[in-house]
Amino acid sequence: LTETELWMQDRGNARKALEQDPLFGAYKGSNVLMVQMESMQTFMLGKSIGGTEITPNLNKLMEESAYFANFYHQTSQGRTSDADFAVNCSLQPMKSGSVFIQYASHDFQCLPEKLKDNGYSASVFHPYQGGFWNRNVMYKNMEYDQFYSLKHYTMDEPLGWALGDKSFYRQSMDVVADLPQPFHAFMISLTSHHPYKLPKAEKKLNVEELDGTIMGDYLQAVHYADAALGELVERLKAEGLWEKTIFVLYGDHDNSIQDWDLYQRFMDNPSDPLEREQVIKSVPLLIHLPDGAHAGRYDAVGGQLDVSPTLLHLLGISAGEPYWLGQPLLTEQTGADRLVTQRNGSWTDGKHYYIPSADGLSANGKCYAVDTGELTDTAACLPLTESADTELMMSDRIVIGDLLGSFHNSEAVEVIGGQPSE
Ligand code: GP9
Repeated sequence: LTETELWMQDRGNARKALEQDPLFGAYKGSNVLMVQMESMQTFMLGKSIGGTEITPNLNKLMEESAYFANFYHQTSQGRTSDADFAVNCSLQPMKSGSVFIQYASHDFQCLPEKLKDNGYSASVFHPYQGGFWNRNVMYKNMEYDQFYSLKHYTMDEPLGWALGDKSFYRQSMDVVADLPQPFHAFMISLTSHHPYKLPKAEKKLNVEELDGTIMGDYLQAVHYADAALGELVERLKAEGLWEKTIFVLYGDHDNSIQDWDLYQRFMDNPSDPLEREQVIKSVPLLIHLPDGAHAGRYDAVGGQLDVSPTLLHLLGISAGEPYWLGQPLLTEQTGADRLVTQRNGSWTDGKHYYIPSADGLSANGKCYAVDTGELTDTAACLPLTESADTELMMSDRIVIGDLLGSFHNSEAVEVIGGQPSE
């Protein structure tokens, strides 16, 4: 076995060890409906502006679901496509560019393929041109049965970049209601996309002094996206699917707003570097189970790479093979210590948060204690900095070197330092 395969096997073995957990297979055979919400961050959840809740539907759903309060996106330059790849294929995105564009022909074993191997239908829905982020090609590789792109929708609610989320969910649900069960349906929302411009009639919040700013526009777009989400949940209930479906919702990435004065409305001290990093990287993850069990706040750290392992765990499908990096988040039995690695080399284990320096030298990075926000001894953080760097290197070897298909082939080619070598 190659060094990479052995390292990946350890990850697989950690998942396999959790197959004794009571939650492994507790929701076997359930449908899966997963929503990736555009630019949906954590910082404004539960908050009000001008006397109105910004995300009333998400807030309600957070109470009824397993809500992961310390969940991070792991995207890089590939933005929405990176979130999709990290969540569905449980590997790290590229440092620059997008796996969807650069490596769409490589072998990955992503969530739709794993679910189809276990009797599921698998469909993906996104109301934009199918070629954007090379989705037409990548989704075939990911083995979806069908990709519903802009051309499949009636443009009856033009909003933002294309079709408004309300119509998008409504038309997508017309398809989902007729899908063979169990189904895996993946919906990627769009209306809350930068630059967040909505017509006056759709701006329902009084954003007070943020009116006319990009932050005010962002909150209006989030409020609309939240209302659309509420309609989606109601429709699932009306179709009798809510009690048969694991409903997963997560934010894809940050909103690209880095004017910290605009955040002051929501946070006491946005000048603190750790808090800024956490604001940019924190996105929500909610998992609503068919029987509504296991609702509540979960504080253990997690990242997008952990979503698919979590789903297979609940469905009782083994993810012991060495093709993924993530670990199940929703377990009764305690798993391996968690480390969320960001593409830029920053990491957190829940206790510490490491932010690399511009020169990339580990000794020059800054390591913070999460509970106090104080700087800690960088040297004490070095072992985990090395673990994070190893994870990024192993993932790059697999993605760039197209190693997954060859793991059981003795002539496997490894990529060392980003370059293929025999
Ligand atoms: C459009 C949308 C773009 O299809 O996914 O998202 P982005 O990566 O620009 O956030």
